[in-house]
Amino acid sequence: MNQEKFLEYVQAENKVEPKDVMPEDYRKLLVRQISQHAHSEIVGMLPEANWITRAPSLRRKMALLAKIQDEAGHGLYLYAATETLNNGEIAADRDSTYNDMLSGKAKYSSIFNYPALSWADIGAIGWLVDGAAIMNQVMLMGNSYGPYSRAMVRICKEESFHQRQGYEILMTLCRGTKEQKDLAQEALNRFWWPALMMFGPNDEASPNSQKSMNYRVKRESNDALRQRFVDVTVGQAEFLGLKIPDENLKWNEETQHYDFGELPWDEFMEVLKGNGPCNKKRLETKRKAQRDHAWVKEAAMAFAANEDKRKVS
Ligand code: FAQ
Repeated sequence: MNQEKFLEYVQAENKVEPKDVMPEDYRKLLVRQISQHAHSEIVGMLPEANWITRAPSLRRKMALLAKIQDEAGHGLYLYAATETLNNGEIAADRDSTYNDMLSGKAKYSSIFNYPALSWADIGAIGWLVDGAAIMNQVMLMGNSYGPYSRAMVRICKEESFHQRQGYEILMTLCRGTKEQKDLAQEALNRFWWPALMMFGPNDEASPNSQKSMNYRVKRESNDALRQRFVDVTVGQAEFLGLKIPDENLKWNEETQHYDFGELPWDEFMEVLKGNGPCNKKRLETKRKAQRDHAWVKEAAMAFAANEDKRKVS
């Protein structure tokens, strides 16, 4: 594989497809990122699922159920996109990548290691977590790997509904009683910094960014996307009448962007090491689900084997 030619090819905005020849480090980078993205969607269902039975109305319950089902679908598209990269040398089949997540070897987004403590947190997850996810994923629609970029187009459409349902929950709370508005403010206080951490470490501390940008997987840097998210979100918080919990947040006339405070990077590193508020609980929930539901998979495989036998005979 001629590395230079490949770089020229992707940098000229051409798409790479599963059967194309590609450098091994490009394949590895994609397997790492797409599978981790899939794990995030699947683990990301847990904080919200905790509120399905406690949604305040039937309408809210239906919207939340639909959102969580969408996330399962996103996880499945993304595992399917990852599997197209399986070549025998780099394991990208679903069992391998999923087991890497269950064993703690592969990451999923730090944000899903925080609990959803109140109904307002469900609003904050939609507004801020889906909002941050979209900011990152709109860029990923233009990534160089065909199956990933096509999956992103559909996922982004659904994420924008998720973002709006979250914002609408908070709008309702903010127009309600003082207690309801306080709940919304507390949710913003809890989720603001963890949402900013979703974009990853600062550019100078991001080991994968350069290669990823060269290969046109990432199209913009962690800091550039984080800045855009802050710029867009400040006005939305003002509209709700909520205060972003950052004393250093200030409009900068010169840069035409908001300046904001330093993120709590120690906390980010602890969450990545498995020491966040819910890391252990999240992994244990997924491990238990795999143990408890193994029989479903075994039954489906036994049925498929029987069907094959029947067709042959
Ligand atoms: N959490 O060198 P970089 C969603 C890791 S989907 C955990 O900057 P990179 C939908 C990173 O993996 C949210 N780990 O890495 C939804 C790397 O470790 P590794 C997920 C993080 O890849 C909403 C190391 O740190 N979205 O929310 C985080 O160039 C609501 C060094 O970092 C995606 O996955 C983090 N926040 O940039 C679902 C989008 N940040 O792998 C349910 C696709 C960094 O070398 C409810 N991914 N790390 O061991 C990406 O765009 C990139 O992978 C980044 C990180 C931007 C996340």
